[in-house]
Amino acid sequence: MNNQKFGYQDDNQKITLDFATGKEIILNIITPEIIEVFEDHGCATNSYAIEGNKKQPTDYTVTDCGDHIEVQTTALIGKVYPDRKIDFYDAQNHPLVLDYRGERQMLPTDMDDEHRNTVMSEGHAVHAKATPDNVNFEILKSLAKDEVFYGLGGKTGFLNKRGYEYDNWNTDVPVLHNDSQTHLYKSIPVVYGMKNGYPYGLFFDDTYKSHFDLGKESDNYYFYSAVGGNVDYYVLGGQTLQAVVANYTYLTGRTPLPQKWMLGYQQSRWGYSISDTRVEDIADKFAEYDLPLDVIHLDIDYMRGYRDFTWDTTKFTDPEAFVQKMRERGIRLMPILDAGVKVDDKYDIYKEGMAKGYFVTNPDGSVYIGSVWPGDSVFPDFGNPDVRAWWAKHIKFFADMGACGIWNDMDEPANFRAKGQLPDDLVFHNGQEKTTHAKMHNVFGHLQSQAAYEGMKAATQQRPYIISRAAYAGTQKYSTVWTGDNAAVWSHLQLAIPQLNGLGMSGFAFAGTDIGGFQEDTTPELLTRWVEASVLVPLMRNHSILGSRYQEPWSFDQQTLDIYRKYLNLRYRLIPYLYDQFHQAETSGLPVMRPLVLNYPQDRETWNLNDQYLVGDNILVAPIVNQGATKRMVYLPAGEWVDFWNNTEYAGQRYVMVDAPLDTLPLFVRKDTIIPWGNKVMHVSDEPEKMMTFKVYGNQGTYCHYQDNGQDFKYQQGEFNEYVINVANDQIEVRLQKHDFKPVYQHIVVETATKHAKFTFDSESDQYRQVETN
Ligand code: MIG
Repeated sequence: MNNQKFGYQDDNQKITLDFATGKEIILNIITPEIIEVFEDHGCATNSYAIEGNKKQPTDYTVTDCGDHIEVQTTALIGKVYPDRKIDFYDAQNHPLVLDYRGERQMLPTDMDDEHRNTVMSEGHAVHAKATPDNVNFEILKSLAKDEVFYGLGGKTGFLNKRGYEYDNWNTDVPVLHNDSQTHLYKSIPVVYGMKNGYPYGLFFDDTYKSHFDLGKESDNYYFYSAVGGNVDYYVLGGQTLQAVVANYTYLTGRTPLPQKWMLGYQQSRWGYSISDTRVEDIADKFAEYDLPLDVIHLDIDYMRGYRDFTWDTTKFTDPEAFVQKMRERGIRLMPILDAGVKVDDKYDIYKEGMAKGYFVTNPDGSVYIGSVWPGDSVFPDFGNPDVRAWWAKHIKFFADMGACGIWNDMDEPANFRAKGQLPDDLVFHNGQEKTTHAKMHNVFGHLQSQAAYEGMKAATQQRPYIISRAAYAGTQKYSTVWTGDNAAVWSHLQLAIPQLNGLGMSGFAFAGTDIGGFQEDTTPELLTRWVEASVLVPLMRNHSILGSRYQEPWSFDQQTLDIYRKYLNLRYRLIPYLYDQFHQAETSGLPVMRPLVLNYPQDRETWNLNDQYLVGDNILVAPIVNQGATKRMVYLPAGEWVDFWNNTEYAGQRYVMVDAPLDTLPLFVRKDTIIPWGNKVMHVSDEPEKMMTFKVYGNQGTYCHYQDNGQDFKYQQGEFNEYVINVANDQIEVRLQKHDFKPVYQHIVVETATKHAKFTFDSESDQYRQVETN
């Protein structure tokens, strides 16, 4: 080694590298497939994404190879050079993440300050460029010719993020979400790549504003930069893309199993909650039109003057009794809760928060006053654990009322002053320390969701239902998300699929879009195609803005209503399948709804497939996302596939052209798959189902079905059942493999193409007996 100072210390999976110039770099071996790269920039090191110690005892070696130091586990090799460059390879020495040996070449521009002002004065957006001068650090990695990128949470654009740039800064974006918007409501700084076909992930755990350029500026490198924080990123390895995603969710946490009814259909509109009679009218219409429904959402109008934790009794005579009455009809109510607290000396939440110093302050110590729905508003300092505990305690108000969950909005946080943001220098807490808004901004919604989750859990002992608009990496542990204020335009139905697939790859197994579009006036055709496209989207909610054309299922003609009903019924039939998928997701760490590339990364046809998704491994959905289309091309990956509607069989690894008249969603089941088929119901019941059907697509198959009480945490103590359905050589077998949740199905029916076999539970043998076949 020609540089004396280049060396390392090895301390129990923490390898500290010293260089002749610059700071030390630390490689932390978390598991054989996860290595953290850390360079101290004097900032706090606590993580909001990763909770608890994820380090596993791991075998590794550190070798001084002369010109570089090599750190090796069974899955990853890191090579560190005296010039501070680091390269990561998989165990077979395939390059995964290599530092770029060159300088950035900024895109040329013909814009000087004078022209900038001219262009802006006409109203054109002029994006500030990420330059080395306005960030704290940049990390450049080399880019291979065919490298593709996925993940990043719910950004705009297409599935493969190569060639685009993105920012991580949670923002309320009330205008049309286009490919040109570099950031929306969430910041999930994880990116997955495939270099020459070999998968990896990079998770940058930094809450400050950061930037990704994924091959827009250059074909030779991609880069990440941030305006603050430490250099702190995780290299995620794994044999397959699925293994890499599972490693990411191992680190940041997995989407917990929801209550079963959360998978039911949900209806919302800004405006329903102006009165109990209006809400009841919606419930009546669902009953009248024979449409299943589980939840009605209450937007901001139920509150008293937009004050959090209040319920206006001039609009809802007796809110608690009303919630109860709706509950008896099988419908739950989900109130919204905003981040900003109204400034009002007569309002207990404000008074209490002020007395305890719980709101965010200006640098001079005075409480910062912004403006949101209630007018002058203050913002809880959620970085302070005492503030979260206080918020969680007040959540009990909704729990006691019987509300089914909390819908967090405006938690970027949004502000009507200061260009929609809070000023960067506002004082927040990061635990016990003081810090700034610049650091805490991207975790504001995360921490508000965590507080809501903990409050609901403490008050109800059930699996909390929290929905949030803003999120950071790891928020999936506490909250479901929706993609914010989309619009009733076809491009947003198109966007929904890559956006939800991106969220799924980024840990958020439970997510959805506003069906029909939130802003603007929907059309019957758009609404129809949107509900079809959402039939297996985990969060299925129709939501719209005040003043837009009504978009309830009955708002148009008979045909629209009938098709809508058809897909709601299909949804309820498939809830047991979805619930099984969620159960699996909690252990596998893989999403329920997923892009084809996650299952078929070797198949290049899947790399840029924007308009199809898989649900688990065996159902493929190929919605119509273009106005007027009644046919479409569908890519079926390797294997054989069965058309859900007519049992036509197709060989995969090819495109097929399928008919899709307005009432038909192209839907395929992998051949030789068994799918649970729930009963026809109007709401998900709290009572255990007494009977279940299983449908066999193809000639054989085996399936493991999960059952628990659908509500609380007892399943974590093993209180659940597992049924194994096995069909082979014309033999049909039903086996209760695990029986630790008391109620079981009294009857089970297995339907094959030719047979209909009925089984009955025999309590003596604790097994099923086949009673008839026809
Ligand atoms: O746009 O509370 O994204 O779902 O209906 C204003 C009113 C604030 C934004 C949410 C939207 C909600 C609306 N809110």
